[in-house]
Amino acid sequence: TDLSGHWHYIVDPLKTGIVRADSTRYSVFRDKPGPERPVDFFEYNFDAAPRMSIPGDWNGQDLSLTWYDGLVWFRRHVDLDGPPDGRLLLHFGAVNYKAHVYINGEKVGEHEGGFTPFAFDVTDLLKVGRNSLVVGADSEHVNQSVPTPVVDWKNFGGITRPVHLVRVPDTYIHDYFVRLDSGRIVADVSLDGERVNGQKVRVEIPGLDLVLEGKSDLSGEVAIEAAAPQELALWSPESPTLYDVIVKAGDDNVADRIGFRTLAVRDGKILLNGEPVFLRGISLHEETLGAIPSRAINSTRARALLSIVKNDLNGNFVRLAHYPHAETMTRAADEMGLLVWSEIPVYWDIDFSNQDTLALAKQMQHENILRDRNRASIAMWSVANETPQTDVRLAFLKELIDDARRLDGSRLVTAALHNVRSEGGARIVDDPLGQLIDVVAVNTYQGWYGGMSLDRVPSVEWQNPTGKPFMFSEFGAGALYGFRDPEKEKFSEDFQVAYYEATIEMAKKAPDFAGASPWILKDFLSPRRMNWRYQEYWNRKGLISPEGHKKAAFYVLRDWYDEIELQGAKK
Ligand code: GCB
Repeated sequence: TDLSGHWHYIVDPLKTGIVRADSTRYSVFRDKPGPERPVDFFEYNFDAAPRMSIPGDWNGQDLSLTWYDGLVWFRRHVDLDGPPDGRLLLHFGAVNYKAHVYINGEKVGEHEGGFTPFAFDVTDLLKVGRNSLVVGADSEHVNQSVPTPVVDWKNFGGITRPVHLVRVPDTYIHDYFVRLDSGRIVADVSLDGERVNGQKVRVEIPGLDLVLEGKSDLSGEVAIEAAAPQELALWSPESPTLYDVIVKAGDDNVADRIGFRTLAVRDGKILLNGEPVFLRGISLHEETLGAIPSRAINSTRARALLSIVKNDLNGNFVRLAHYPHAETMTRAADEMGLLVWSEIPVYWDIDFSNQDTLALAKQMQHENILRDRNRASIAMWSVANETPQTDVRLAFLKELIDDARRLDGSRLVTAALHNVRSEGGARIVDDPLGQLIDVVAVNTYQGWYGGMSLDRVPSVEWQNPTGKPFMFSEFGAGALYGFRDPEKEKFSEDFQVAYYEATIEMAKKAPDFAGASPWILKDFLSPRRMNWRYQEYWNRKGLISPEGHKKAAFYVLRDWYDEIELQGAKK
């Protein structure tokens, strides 16, 4: 059951409902219909409170909350017709940043992390008839959070992704991972619930006439495989073939659509299905088109953004920065044929020496990989963006890299680096993190940040001692759509054009250059971008304006991507 809709909300800037959770009068989550006793407060009355659309962020829906960073309580009713047959799971796509969940005044649980899914078994908490579901969403970050409060994007708060009540049998399919590995179709299935041991598990792929069968072990797990049939059509951006896959165990069955392909790196190249691929990409934030954008992406909004990349820009790759984007986005990438860089918000200077912060980052990565490892589009897991070159950070990221490989050996691992050494005019990427990852990706802004003039940029030489595939995970320059200037002042479209031309020249000479995801498709909101003439709280490095108008540099990048595609076709 999709619990989308209009939920009542109460803003709680002092977090009274948390710090006074023991007080009957202050505990807003108890959702009392109104003051029951003369001493009760009138304040916390959801029925009298306004409503907003869920999934959604509050920033764009209630203009008094445009820059609000704190706690908001949401309530909706959940009606049960009769006692459940099996288990009831309450599933959240994402709540930014912390979620406090209550049913009928009882605490169900908490979750930290603004971009990944989580679920609670609520079978024993829901009663037949009307139930109160209250969710406190707290968007505040601290220095130990992932990320910290200091980021270059707008911290949209709220229940930003769908909420579902999921009915499953007493023993149910908890997870499945179906993929192509060394010429075989391999499926790992895990069960949860009452009787996980000894269940017959079937994975059917009707389009390939393939059935895999096995029995779950004591811990409810089974690994089954078979040779990939000859007629298997591999997934690629040019031909994004997906197959219906049905997983069955006991009384449960789950249907998905899954593509099969291989990824590897060899001799400084990224290989897709054994062939070198150049990533013609662009970076994206999770923000909709429009003057008042939203964090809440649905399939129409995802397709609106991705079709600009796929069709207008002639791209085959998106970097979904700087955190896991909605599942509907990666599913759309699967269907439309775009390779994906998927990232967790280990961004800039998080608290690398803190074990709790490490545990949190691991949990986010785990939730992200388990959600999306069946998506053929995902090419790389990125563990971090622009982190300082210190030992404590390296140890932290090594744990994340090892985890990513353990959870999913079928993809590449990367990180966006920015520590670059200059030597005699050359830029040397010798951050030790480069040794631990599969693709060495660098964010570079020469000609925009720093003192280098644009005419020197094309001659900059890069050295990548790792010999691994090398790419620019970011480059970009700000431009206000419609500001044209023959003098090429910064923030003019003309400067952005010249910047792209210069950087592309530089990229063409870089060794083992395997792709780029310039910063960024669309202008995006950021509280750090307060220049009143050009920015007005927008980071203007987009190749399109907030409303989707293409800036002149869009076509410079498109022409490069056309050229690369044509060269590839000639080979
Ligand atoms: C970066 C960051 C990105 C910023 C961008 C900028 O290097 O990775 O999050 O938004 O630069 O615009 O400065």
